[in-house]
Amino acid sequence: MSTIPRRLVVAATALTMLGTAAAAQAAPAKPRAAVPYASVVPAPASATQANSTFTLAGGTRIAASGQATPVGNYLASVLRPATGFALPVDQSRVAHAVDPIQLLIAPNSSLGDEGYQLTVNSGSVVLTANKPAGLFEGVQTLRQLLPASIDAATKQAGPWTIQGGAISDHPRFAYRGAMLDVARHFFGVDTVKAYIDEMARYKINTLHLHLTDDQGWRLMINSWPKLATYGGSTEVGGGAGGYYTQAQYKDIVAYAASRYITIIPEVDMPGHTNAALASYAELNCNGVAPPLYTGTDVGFSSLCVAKDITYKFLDDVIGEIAALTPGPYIHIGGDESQSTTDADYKTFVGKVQQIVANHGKTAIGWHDISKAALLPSTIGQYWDTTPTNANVQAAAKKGTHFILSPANLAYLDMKYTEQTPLGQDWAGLIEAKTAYSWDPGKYLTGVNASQINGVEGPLWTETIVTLANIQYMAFPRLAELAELGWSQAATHNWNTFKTRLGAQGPRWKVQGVDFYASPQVPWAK
Ligand code: TNX
Repeated sequence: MSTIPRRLVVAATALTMLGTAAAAQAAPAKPRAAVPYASVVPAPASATQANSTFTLAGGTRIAASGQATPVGNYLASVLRPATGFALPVDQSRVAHAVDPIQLLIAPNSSLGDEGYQLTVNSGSVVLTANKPAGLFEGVQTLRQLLPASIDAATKQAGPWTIQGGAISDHPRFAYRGAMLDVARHFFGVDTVKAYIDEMARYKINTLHLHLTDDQGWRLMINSWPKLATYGGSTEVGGGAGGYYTQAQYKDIVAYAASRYITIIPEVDMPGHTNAALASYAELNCNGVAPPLYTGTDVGFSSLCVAKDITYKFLDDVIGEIAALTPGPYIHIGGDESQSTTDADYKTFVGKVQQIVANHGKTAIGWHDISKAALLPSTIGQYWDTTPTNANVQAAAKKGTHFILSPANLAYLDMKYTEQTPLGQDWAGLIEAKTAYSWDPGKYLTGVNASQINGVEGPLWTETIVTLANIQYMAFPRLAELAELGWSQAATHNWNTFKTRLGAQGPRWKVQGVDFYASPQVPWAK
């Protein structure tokens, strides 16, 4: 919990065009009010607005040396298109004191790995953090303090004014994730990168890729190549499917890392494995490969728990994926294994956790795995629709940690209303208000808040085909979940939140993000 008192002081300050050179030179643009600190999503732990303003100018330099340099370069790259300014990144100085924008790494134990402090006055914007990840999260706040037109791809009219003040911020939960199912429908590298850029704006720090399922295997495994070339050759509805080469997967991992996002690869097993079983007959208990599958049923496939080759296969697959993945986790799925007996399931989960550990990684599994004996480090991901589950409570008593994705609150593939053209409704309808109306720290019966690592919004893609489809289901709900994951519980208040959320609408429009304009939200014009 926060030790920083929440002081959100919102002064109703009109824009004062303070006498910076840029403001003086700017064409007589009609004055617009600077963005209030109270409109930032997720809400900062503490924000105090002052009466001054800072205005970006053509020659504004960004000081960012050493570890801060990549974040400085990133900041410049996101501000250049709309401003048309050069925004040179100054890596040369130690003190940086003369540069108007300063990104500084400085020890401050209250900020943790991702916290930051932002101080804006008429002459400077100073961002400090313990770690580059904190600077990156601070940059996302800074972007939201500029007018929505800052996100345009081409040069726009200024002035680029930021309200003065001070923000001190850090996350409530360390794990704030999104999941994309690239198995039911395949999405290319560019689509994944676009989604990464959108989630980074809301301080999401994990992207879980659901790489395998009955309908497709989406990553080349050199030791078992038919998984991708044959098992990846179709998708729901019978389209061409596809897979990532190992170079493409590495490219996604590196791109995510440049946004301080960790990739978590999932190989779903022992169920949800038809694509693998179709690719290699020897993985089937009866030695016969089933046909590829392009429907949307679940629960009909299982790896053969009794065969030795199953574990040789998993050791090869997990070994290759572990070598490609710098993050600490590999997700082993484990959901809906209705074609695996209970005894086999427990045996299987025991063995696969050990294989993951042998390759130096920590296993995450859907909470179904909590009926098996878990290694102390294994993490469960809760997806059920009620908060009480005996196996989960028993595992929690032994120390298991959980990530929360209750399907009726956090699933991004659930329809908003009965009229939503995409998605499913088996877990319920999730309108904007519903998505915000729960507290992850108090949700799971019998599990301490200290055992909740955070939240994740899964987007299953049986009905999702394009980037626009992804965006429409993710926004606004992923931004809402991001706030539940980042912001202190004391900030949770739908009535104030919905106005802040409404302020994101014009930003998504400028970014070309197709979002659901929920009638529950007062969208800013
Ligand atoms: C359940 S919840 C699944 C997925 C489906 C999803 C559709 C869970 C861990 N598994 O296989 O895609 O429902 O909403």
